[in-house]
Amino acid sequence: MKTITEIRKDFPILNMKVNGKSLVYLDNAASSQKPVQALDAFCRFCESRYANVHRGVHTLGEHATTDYEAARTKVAEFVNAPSSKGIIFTRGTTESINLVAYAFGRRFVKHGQAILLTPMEHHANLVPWQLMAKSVGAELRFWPMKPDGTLDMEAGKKLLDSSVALVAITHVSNVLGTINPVREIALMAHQVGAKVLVDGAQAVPHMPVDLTEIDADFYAFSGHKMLGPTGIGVLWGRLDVLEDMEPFLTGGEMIKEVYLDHATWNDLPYKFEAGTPPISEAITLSAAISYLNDVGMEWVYSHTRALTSKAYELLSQEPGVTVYGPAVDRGPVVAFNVAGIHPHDLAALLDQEGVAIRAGHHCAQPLMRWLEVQATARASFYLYNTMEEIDVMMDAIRMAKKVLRVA
Ligand code: C6P
Repeated sequence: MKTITEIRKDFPILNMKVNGKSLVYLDNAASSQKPVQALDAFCRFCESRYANVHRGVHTLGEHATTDYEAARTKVAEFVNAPSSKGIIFTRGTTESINLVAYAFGRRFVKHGQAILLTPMEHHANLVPWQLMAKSVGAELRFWPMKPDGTLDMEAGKKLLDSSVALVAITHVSNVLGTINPVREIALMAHQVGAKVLVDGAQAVPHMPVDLTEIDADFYAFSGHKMLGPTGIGVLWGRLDVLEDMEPFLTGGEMIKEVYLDHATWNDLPYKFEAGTPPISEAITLSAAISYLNDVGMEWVYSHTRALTSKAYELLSQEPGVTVYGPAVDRGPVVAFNVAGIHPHDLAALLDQEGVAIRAGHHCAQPLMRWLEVQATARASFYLYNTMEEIDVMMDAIRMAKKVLRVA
């Protein structure tokens, strides 16, 4: 088991100085940093095994195909997917959800049916459904939330009837940190015949996720938030549901036979991987997953939980600070506001102290309206963050209050 000091050594960027101060990187929900093990895997693959996949019969083509398919198996095992054939590589969570909205939604959601969402969804799990609902004449419904930012399960149950075709819900909110009971929701949705999509962008990087246990129909996540590169994401889908869907993007790779006037589709998962896939990205993601496996997802979860609890507690006690989301059982993000300081000004002042946080609407504008704010600041944690870094952030917040003469 690595110590936190050893873990930090694996992330060279953490040694950087920003504005003359040691970097304190607390913007992990936006994108995580990468360990040397993942960067080395990328270089090794590009230097000695690189070629396109599933095409050439030459040696490098075979090596690349073997590595790419091994990455798929690695991803499937990491989230305990029932079958690696249901693992589709995409460019990210956003593309994964768009794939489902087009290829499933436009075909199977009918006029007059409903899509059940929550007000805490990231725009990536809202805007695709708005367009899809408009195109087929479906209704959007929203699962009510309690004042603490958790779902009101009783109120939601009343909206979940046989007219609901799909429930699309985030596993962990990127603003509130709320962890939604997705297994329970999938069970309830299936009882009324609805399909379920879970946005796992903020869950898979931070906690052990078991897709077999959750038993949704679709589950989406991104590589860059879990120590992997940008440009790769995952959509897992149930095989029978994916089989019934038409392709999303079309072109090379996703076909079986092409005639001048029509074409037939490749087997799963290739039916949904048109064109050259993100090959080196998949191999780098696989190395990132090996890193997470070595550290252990249980450890990652408990470490970031401890950091989050400390940040939540200190921020809640700080005069003038409002913290959003549930006090306990939350994911590793803490959104907050300091009275009298715009979050963008706060983020800029913290940056002067080397502390990187995010400020803005976090691609969740409806949630900002629900919270009755324009924007928030947000600190988000990962396996390489330390308790001391939270103290540095708190000192920087106090400094910002002093500079702006806020009590
Ligand atoms: N949230 C954040 O700072 P992409 O961009 O496709 O990798 O992920 C989109 C996405 C979808 N769902 C949730 C819950 C997310 O948090 C995100 C990305 C980043 O909170 C960027 S806005």
